[in-house]
Amino acid sequence: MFVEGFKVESPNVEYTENEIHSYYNYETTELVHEPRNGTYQWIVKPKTAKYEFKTDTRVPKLGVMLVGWGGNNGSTLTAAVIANRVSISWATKDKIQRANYFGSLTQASSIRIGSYNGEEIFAPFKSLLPMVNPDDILFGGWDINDMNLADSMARAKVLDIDLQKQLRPYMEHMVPLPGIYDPDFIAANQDSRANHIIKGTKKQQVEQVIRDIREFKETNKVDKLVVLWTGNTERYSNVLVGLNDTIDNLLAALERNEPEISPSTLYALACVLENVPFINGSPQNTFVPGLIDLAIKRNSLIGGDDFKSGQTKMKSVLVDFLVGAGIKPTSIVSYNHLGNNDGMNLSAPQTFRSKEISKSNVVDDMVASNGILYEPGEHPDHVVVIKYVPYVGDSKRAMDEYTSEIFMGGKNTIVMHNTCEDSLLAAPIILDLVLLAELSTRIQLKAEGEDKLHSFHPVSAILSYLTKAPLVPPGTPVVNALSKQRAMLENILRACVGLAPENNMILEYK
Ligand code: NAI
Ligand code: DG6
Repeated sequence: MFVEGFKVESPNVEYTENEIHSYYNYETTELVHEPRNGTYQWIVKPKTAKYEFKTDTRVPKLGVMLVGWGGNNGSTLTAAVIANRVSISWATKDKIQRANYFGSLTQASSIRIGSYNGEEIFAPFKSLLPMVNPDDILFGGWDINDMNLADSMARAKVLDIDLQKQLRPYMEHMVPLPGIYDPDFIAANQDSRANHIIKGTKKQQVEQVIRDIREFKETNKVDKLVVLWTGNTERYSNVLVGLNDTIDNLLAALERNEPEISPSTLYALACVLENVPFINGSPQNTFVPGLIDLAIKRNSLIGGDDFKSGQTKMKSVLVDFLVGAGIKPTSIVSYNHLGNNDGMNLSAPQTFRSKEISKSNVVDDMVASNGILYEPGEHPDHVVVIKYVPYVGDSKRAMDEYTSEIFMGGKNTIVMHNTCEDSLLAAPIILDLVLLAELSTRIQLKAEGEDKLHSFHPVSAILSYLTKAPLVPPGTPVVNALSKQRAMLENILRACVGLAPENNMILEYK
């Protein structure tokens, strides 16, 4: 059964006018590796840590500025939110279609809250804590191309034409702000698109982005802002001692107008200096060490990298299933071809390399979790191929072959073929990223022994479910397995309202 909402009544949860306080027992373990009976042994000690969570329940008026607003993702997301806001329906060859938020974890998925009279009861994921309604988001942003959003939507060729016609009047007046362009960081084939550029030195460009942010906030009277990069994939920037390895070196490099500071790093720097959350939806190393340190120092949220939308999402489910079932994947080969501007940009070796890196590291944690299947250091062969095929446009074709060793020397090969509009996968993920980033800034926590409540670590690991290469605080394990990422996020939000983690034990019926 599905219910629209619920309220937790517990002696450990207090609701005030603007806050939810939850006092929470975190059941965990402490590991010790020590000598026992003449040998070293791992000892696992169950441990209960007491936590306190405080959530500000006041939902702000949220602004979202997209870097690459006029791209396929940016225009598709903007169009979809407007379509939902004004309840547009349109004719397809199959039926009358209504706007929806399918594909969004926060808007279209559910959680189990318990069972009642022998039936499992589910509620919307978004009913866990008060979240911004995506219909209310105000969009803006930058693009190195000056096309208005209605024309960008047409250029993207993603949405049905009847829908586009209805949306056009809402989007014609939306024009991105000029963007920071550096041809050294994206493919040369993007040159003809770059007609809308912030001029000046890198420092002046950062200053302009800061002015843009302030003006957007002021004009739109938003309480909070999140900035998200959905611009072209850049090449990796070199991480060098004296250039970007520390805060001081990065800021000094900015003063010197060092060519090796990428545009994405400049936007991110502007956001960190303004204490505006910044999320990177592409694979490049925007977050160089000096920038990460600055974000930590200023307690300014950063998250990334690279939306986990299709092929990689399947991979982080399938390999988790195989390894979890005691089956040994030995070769994973992923091809895809697409014909949108992203595909064209990725046809250059340097930008492809960024994508290859983020797509390739996604099974590491699952492989490392099973020492019965894999020797230390052993890894499946893993190859990633991307080709640009203009005819298919945004409709990406992804083909994967997984070969595994099974029982008694047998081999098992699974082949998958997926066809889907890339931007229709990415747009709801962008929505979740900004909604969850905003929500996470309203949550504070405190472990027993800490003297005061504090926000989550500014390197936002709770966004991991949505990214291919999760950015985590230094020294934190990286989790790629999709079910674990979802459980982490859901269970943290449950903790905020005093609910135990979903353990699926259903002991009541055993
Ligand atoms: P797109 O090429 O249609 O859009 C990118 C936009 O960014 C373009 O309009 C371009 O003019 C603009 N741009 C480039 N550099 C800029 C800069 N420095 N400042 C401001 N604007 C800039 O690409 P699409 O399909 O929207 O994808 C965007 C990014 O998202 C790509 O990096 C892609 O790899 C990444 N991504 C997409 C996924 C998907 O499923 N669609 C999944 C994972 C990542
Ligand atoms: C070609 O791979 C284009 C890319 O931008 C992908 O569409 C994007 O990285 C999505 O990747 P995945 O593996 O999550 O489907």
